[in-house]
Parts: sequence; structure tokens; C-alpha cells
Amino acid sequence: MEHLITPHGSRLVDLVVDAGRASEIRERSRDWPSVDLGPRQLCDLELLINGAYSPLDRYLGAADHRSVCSEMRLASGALWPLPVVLNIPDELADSLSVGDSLALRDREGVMIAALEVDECYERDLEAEIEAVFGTDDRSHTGVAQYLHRTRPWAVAGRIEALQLPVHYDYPELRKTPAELRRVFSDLGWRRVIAFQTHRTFHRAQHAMIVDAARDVGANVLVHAVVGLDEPGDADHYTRVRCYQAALSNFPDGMAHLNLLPLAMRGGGAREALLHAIVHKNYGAGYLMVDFDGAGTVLDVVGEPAYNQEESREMIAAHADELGVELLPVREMVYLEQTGEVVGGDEVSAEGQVLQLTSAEVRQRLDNGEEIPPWYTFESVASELQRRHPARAEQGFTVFLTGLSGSGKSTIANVLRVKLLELGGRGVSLLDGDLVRANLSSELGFSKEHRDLNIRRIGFVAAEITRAGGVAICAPIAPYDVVRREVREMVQPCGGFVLVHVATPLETCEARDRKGMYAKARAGIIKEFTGISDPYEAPEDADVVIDTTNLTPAEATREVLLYLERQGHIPAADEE
Ligand code: PPS
Repeated sequence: MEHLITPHGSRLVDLVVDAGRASEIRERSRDWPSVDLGPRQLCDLELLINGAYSPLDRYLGAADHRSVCSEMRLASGALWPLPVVLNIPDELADSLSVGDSLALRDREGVMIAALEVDECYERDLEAEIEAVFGTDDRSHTGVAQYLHRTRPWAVAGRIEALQLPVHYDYPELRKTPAELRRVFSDLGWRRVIAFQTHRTFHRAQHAMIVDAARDVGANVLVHAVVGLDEPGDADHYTRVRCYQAALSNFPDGMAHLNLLPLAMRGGGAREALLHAIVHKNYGAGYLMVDFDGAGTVLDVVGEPAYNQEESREMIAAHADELGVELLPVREMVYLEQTGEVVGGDEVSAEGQVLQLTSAEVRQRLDNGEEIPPWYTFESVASELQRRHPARAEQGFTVFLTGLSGSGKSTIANVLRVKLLELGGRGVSLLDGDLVRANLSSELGFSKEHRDLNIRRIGFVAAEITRAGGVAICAPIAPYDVVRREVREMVQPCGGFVLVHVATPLETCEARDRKGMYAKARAGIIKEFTGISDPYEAPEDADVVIDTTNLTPAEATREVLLYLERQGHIPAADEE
């Protein structure tokens, strides 16, 4: 007999049909229209199918939508704080009739579920945005992003799922609410605290969770939010390995790890209430959220999603009906004298407290310094160090930009040789001409083609950097926006250094090694950078070199010195 908190609406929804019905649907679905779901939509579908959104067993129809936005309730009266809708393109909405069926597919085209259309309706987006964000201010980042990704038409109707969305990463850690409840029952757990987290956690949070579990007399579900993590994203694996490592430090049998396919909306206290419902359905009657230092949870774009005080009030206001309690997050600090992690409010004036911010941790990782054992567990520190080797071991990209004839290729070649002399990393040269001959042979020199060329170079450079190599790129790259895009692509994979080879046009033209400036002046070559096409000088260059009066070795030395200063390469021995 299960003693866990009962699901919201008393019964867990399960939308997966049996194998016979699944093949019947597959057979019939051949000429149905399809909706290819984005990552957020797939998260909602998974939580609908697996019962985490119980008692919701379908996307909201018009009546439910109205009532959720204005009353936080489904038309049936059940508490439901946020609209869960399937928005569709206008053309598809125009073509659908009641009784039609839709195939809901993932990004690979795998059919996850069938939806039998009951209604197609245009939502009141103003009301929805007000409900989700508590404001209709279009300059609010969350609102702007929401408007950008949503469409007004929505479809609702009975859902029959053929399967859960496919995850190849950590399938054993992705239990559904029913499966997780069985695990808890088998372990004899009656009271469960869900610790909802989307960051790695360390000794301070660990001590706080253990204290709370003891206070309440409960076990702990570490519920890692992984909805919008890309499975290809290395941080996703690092996070999960860190959780696994941290788990072994809980008292025996106290904690269990599960991955939650939830995508945050960035929507304020109503969202916290939705999370409380989700955790309740997974069997947890207590909720702890990994609020950051400022008492907020950040959404995917780094904006505050909701804050602790408003969430507590919202959940407390529905405590009788919901039965879930939001436990407070306390500030915990390391007390040097006793070697213990204690509540910040328990420290006396003389107590010597040690703390590190996450930026300081990142800095230490970059410098190859130790993460102190008082801050995190040794096993977690070593996972972080494996993922973030010191700068000197990470890959990096040197991106040289400048006019034709400015000296980019010369510097790139000398730099390549010098880095190969140093050894330790593979070095790939993506010179402008080389790329144009191989990767971008069909492209010309219009703005669109140049941008496409640079994006391709950025993509390859990011992959080389990710694999721990050095990419030296030397295209003209005349446009600022796309250069910044490349920086954004590469930086998460390792280092990125922008070098502006700022040799003035007069010098480049006087050199005219390939005779191109003469042809450009004569109008034989059109859209020639610097002559008949623009060059936007970067304002974000890390190194600026004018090669007019420098030898190739001297110009390259500027780049090498910068790489040394940033710790990408070891400092040359002092003479
Ligand atoms: S871009 O703008 O970054 O895509 O250009 P890139 O791939 O570096 O290619 C520049 C080389 O192509 C030759 N070339 C031209 N350059 C500029 N404008 C026009 N219209 C043009 N047509 C041909 C030129 O020789 C460049 O080589 P480098 O080595 O830079 O001199």
C-alpha cells in the first residue's frame, strides 16, 4: 500500500496505449497532417503523457484556457496555474476540422502521439501572457521570448501516446511519476522532499537538504531539471555526473536522483505552483527549489523565472488544496574553526566564514587551481575539473579579421608553426582562400554569402575547439554581427580570441599582392571589401595589429603574448 502524497486530482494520468492500438494508429496515420514539436513542446507532451501534469490529460481547450488564465482553475474546478497549449501554424489551423487526427512528432520525425481534434481556437494571448508573467510589458525578456516562439492558434483534443519521447541519455534516471512512486514504495518512503535543481550543487546546499530532510523526517528526491538541455551539450552530462557524485554523500538510503523533462517558462509564482503540482505527482509532498543567492530561479535565458517569497506565498495560499509545502532555502556557510557547514544565521561575529561565488569557482577551474574540499565533494570537484580543464589544456580559436592583403594569412601561418612547435594540441588552419576552395566553393561575395561563409567557419572552429584543438581562422569577415555570432558559437567550447589585423587600406592596396585592388578600382571585381564593399572594424577585438611596419614574426608575437597572458599557452621561459 502506498503512503505517499496522492496525485493532484487523485489519479495519475497515463496516455500510452497498448501495442495493438499503437500499431493500429501508426497504420491509420499515414496521411494525417503532422506537427513537428520543438524542444519545449516535447517537454510539455512528455509531462502530459507520463502523468506529471495530472489531472491534465490533454492540451487546454478554449474554456479551460479562459478559466486557467483568469481563475487558475480548469473548467472542471481543479487547480491549474498555467496554460499548457499546443500552438500550431495558421495554415494548419485553417485546414483542420473537428474529428481530424494529427500526428505529433519529435525532431527526428518519430510519431509520439495522436491527437484527435475537438477544437481549434485562437487564444487570448494578452490574457495568457498576463497569467504566465504577471505583466503584459512587451519589453520583459520572458514576454518578448514567449511572443517570439508562440502562435495564436491552438488545437485540443484526446491524446493517445504511442510511446514516451525517446531519450538515449540516462534512460535509467528518467522515471515516470508512476515508476518513481513504485521505487519510493519499495524503499518504504512515505514523505519525500523534491529538491528541484538546474545547477550543480555543493556542500552548502547538500547540508541544507540533509538538515531539511531530518527536520521533516523525509527522504530526498534530487529532481534535476533537464528539459531544455541539449543531449549533445557536454554540461548536461557533467551536471548529471556531479549529481551522481554528490548523491553518494547523503546518509545511506536518504536520497534518489531523477531527471525531470521540464522546460521553464520564466513565468513567476504561478510557475512555482505548477512545479509544486508536478513534484506532487512524482510523489513529493515537500518542495525545495535551488534558488540562487538573490532568492530567484533563473530561466534558460538567465532571467529570473520566479522568486522565493512570491512562490512561497502562492504555494501557501493553496496549501490546503494541494498539500505541498515549499521549504525555505537557507543560506549555508562553511565555518573555518569547526570545519562545519552551518546556517548563516547561526554564525557568531567572531566566526570565520569561507565562501566562493560560482564566478570564483569558474576562475579557479580556468587557472587549473584546486576547488577547495570545504566547498564541494572531491568527486564533484574532479568531475568539474574533467569538464573544465585549465585554460592551458582547453581548445581555442584565433579568429583573424581584416582587409584583403592586411597580413591575416601570413600571421595565421606563422602562428600555426609556433603553436605546433609548442606541441600538445592539433592546429587547424581555416584560411579565407582555403575555406573558399573547399567549404564554401559555391559562394560569392554578397553580404548573405559572406555571412554564410563566416558561419560555416565558426561552426567548424567551434567543433575543433570543443575537441581540444586550435582553430586559426583568417577570413576578411567584414560584418560585426556575424563575427559576434561566431564568438558566441565558439566560447562555450573553449577559448576565443578575436584579432583585428588593422593594417590600413592604403598599405593593403600598395601591397596588392594578388593585383585584386587594381582590378577592383577598375571595376573588374565588384563588391570588393574596402573599395566597393564595407568593412566594419571590430570594437570587441582582443588584439589589434597594424602590420605596416612589422615583420611577420613581430606581428605574430603580439598574438602569442596575448595567448600567454590569457593562459591558453604556457609563458615562454624568461631569458
Ligand atoms: S569573406 O568576406 O570573409 O567571406 O571573404 P573571404 O572568404 O576571406 O575571401 C576573401 C578572399 O577572396 C578574394 N576575393 C575577394 N575579397 C573581397 N571582396 C571580393 N569581392 C573578393 N573577390 C575575391 C580575396 O583575394 C580575398 O583573399 P585575401 O587572402 O583576404 O586577400
